[in-house]
Amino acid sequence: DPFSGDPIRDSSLVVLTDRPCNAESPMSGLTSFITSTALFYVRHHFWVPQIAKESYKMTIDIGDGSDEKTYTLRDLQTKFPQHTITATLQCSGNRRAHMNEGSGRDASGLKWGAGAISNAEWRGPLLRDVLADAGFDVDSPPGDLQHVEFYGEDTYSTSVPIDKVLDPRQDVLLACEMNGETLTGDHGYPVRALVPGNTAARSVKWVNRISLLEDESQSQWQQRDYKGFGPNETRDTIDWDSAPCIQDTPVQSAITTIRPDQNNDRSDSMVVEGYAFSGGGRKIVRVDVSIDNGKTWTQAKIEPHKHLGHKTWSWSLWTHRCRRPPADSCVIVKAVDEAYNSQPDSFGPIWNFRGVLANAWHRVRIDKLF
Ligand code: MTE
Ligand code: MO
Repeated sequence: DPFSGDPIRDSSLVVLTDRPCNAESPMSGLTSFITSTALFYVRHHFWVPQIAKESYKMTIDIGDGSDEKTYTLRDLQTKFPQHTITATLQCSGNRRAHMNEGSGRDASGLKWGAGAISNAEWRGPLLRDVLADAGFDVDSPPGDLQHVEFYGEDTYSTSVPIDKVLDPRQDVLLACEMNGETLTGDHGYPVRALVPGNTAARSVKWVNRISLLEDESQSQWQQRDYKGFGPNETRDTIDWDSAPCIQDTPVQSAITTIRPDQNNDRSDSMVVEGYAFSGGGRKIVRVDVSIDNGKTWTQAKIEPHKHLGHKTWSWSLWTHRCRRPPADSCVIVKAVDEAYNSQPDSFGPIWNFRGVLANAWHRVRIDKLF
């Protein structure tokens, strides 16, 4: 049984499937800026590989036919400057259940609610520095190598554009630590690629090989699973090559709690809380909330977090205090990022058969959460 080595997990994770483990972060993981490692969502395609620290080797192939270089965990942690960033990982399928519900059409894939997203502090060397050490000319790279492919011990693999990796301000790390500790098995021990601002599918766990390539990865996780198509397209009609794979991701927000306001004497006051996040390091500049089904709007208070890194790689949590509306009212949230991108109001026009990038306004009837 290959799953017998899987770790024991926190019982408050919201488990969608057990083998492989796919579990959402519970409310308590979504309401603090840093999600504790135990409550960070888990998304596996296979079992958790058992890797001994002593035998672990990271192989780097810089794609010019020269000898491959290998690094131990200790090499990665001691030979290079260590960088710390805060970064949110969001699964491409986050809120797929909302998309299914809102459009009345079932997309394929796990029925994630709003919990396939979490935020952590990550630490490790810049991948750029490791590539330079392996002999790659990071300042004037040869033009033919355009992609960096990551291979995980579990056979999962995918690639990202080389420009993302070579720009030191993009903060692409080989993360050896999460929230100040060695990575756990579920989150990639001993080393995971951390590609902040990109969909989480590119942050390969248990990474043991990195190759520079002319073309994108040929894996199914590059060529199939994480692509967005039009609402009319189906598995039977699709030309897979017609869409690029998801890297950068659009603006997203969700409501996580609606509760009585303990700090207010009025019995009819309430607090609405949630998260807002955008890809590409674009910060959240506004969060609009409505408590009357979208007739009127106000701005929620965005919490002043300490984001680490060259860009805003982490979500922003927001709070809105207000009078409690009638029980059948809908609370709605939508966010705006620094490029003034905003979310679509409904799921019908963005439905896609893979059920990815589900970022329409989040609507919750207050009696559902209160
Ligand atoms: N890396 C490996 N090696 N195997 C995987 O199954 N899943 C990817 C990505 N990296 C995956 C992987 C996907 S789809 C997501 S959403 C994130 O890891 C989830 O990261 P987490 O489990 O640390 O939350
Ligand atoms: Mo994912």
